[in-house]
Amino acid sequence: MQIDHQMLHEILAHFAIDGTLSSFKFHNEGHINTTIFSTFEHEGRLYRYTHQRINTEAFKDPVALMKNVSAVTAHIRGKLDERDGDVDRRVLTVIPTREGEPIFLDSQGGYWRTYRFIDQVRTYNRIESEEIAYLFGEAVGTFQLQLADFDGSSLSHTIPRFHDMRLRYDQLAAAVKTNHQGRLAAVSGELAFLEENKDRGCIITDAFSAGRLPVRVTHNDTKVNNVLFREDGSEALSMIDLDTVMPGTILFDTGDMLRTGSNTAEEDTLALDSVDCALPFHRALLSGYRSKASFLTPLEEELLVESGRTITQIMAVRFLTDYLNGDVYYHTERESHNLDRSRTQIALMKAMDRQWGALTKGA
Ligand code: ADP
Ligand code: GN1
Ligand code: MG
Repeated sequence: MQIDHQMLHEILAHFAIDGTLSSFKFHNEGHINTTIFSTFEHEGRLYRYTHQRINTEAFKDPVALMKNVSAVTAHIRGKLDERDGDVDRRVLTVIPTREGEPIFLDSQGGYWRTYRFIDQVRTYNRIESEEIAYLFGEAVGTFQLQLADFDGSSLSHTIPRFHDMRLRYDQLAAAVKTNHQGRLAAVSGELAFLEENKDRGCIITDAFSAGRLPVRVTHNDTKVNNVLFREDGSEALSMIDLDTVMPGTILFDTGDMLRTGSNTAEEDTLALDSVDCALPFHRALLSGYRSKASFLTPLEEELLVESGRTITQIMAVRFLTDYLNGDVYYHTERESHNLDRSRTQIALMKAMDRQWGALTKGA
């Protein structure tokens, strides 16, 4: 759907924002929501906001989702110390509608939310140094710590069984069976690899289902571009993209941290030879994480390195499923985009396997 200035102006008029919309631009980094940055002018000053149309294919109940986000951001805000400064940059601020709701439903069925834009920050699609890897690890640990005393039973499951490997394999099997895009023939190598790895990939899902891992409030989408860093890279300020904050195991957060923080290439690279798991980054991620996550049980500890491989595998399965389904879930920019992403994940799993001894030694 095309969104023009007039339309956006009408939608944004429903939010409690002073002044007039002077400019906006689309930001195409995430795979799920439509994100727009705006500038409003009010009494001679400029104010920036982030607006998102929530993807209702992914999130079936956006109202419940925003209830989660409002509660989680309020809780985190309560944990921040004014003396550290930058409170408004260390947690997302929901700008409500003029009626005081955290979400607005437009006349075409689109669900919108607005956050204060966090200024002078940057994101990374790939880690560039051990220092940044350490800060990323700290950010994931800090986030979990901030929510350690949050009552998870009050949260809606915005995507049920989100990281359930068995469900993801069932969805892949269904896509293989339907093959309605006729893409199956091109992916036999990927399917064979994923089939061989199925049992191992289910270790964490099965341990969690069996109650052997504690239920904690977790982020569930800790990929590196969901962390806002100071522009100069000196600190990770906040974890954003809170749509999937739900009760779960912390291992899926550490997993996505290791997947996206240790890969020497971007998630959708075509140069599979450039995909590697950087041992120094992997170590720095885990040390940064452990410096904050003081609460791990022995089994959580034991599965930390495995979690990176597991989440990489889940993503390989999910991207391949979407490729076979005709790219209905993730935003894509080219025909093979989901296949390329899946291949990168498989290459990363293989890279981890080549170095498994080193990754686990002293980890
Ligand atoms: P998606 O679910 O599509 O990934 P995100 O919530 O992660 O959407 O937002 C996409 C990108 O927009 C982020 O990676 C980040 O670069 C930027 N972004 C989102 N919210 C803010 C904010 N409040 N301030 C600054 N940048 C933001
Ligand atoms: C999606 O929303 P975004 O782009 O941060 C996806 C994650 C995947 C990620 C892969 C709700 O994250 O689960 O890990 O793409 N989010 C959802 O890049 O499905
Ligand atoms: Mg995101």
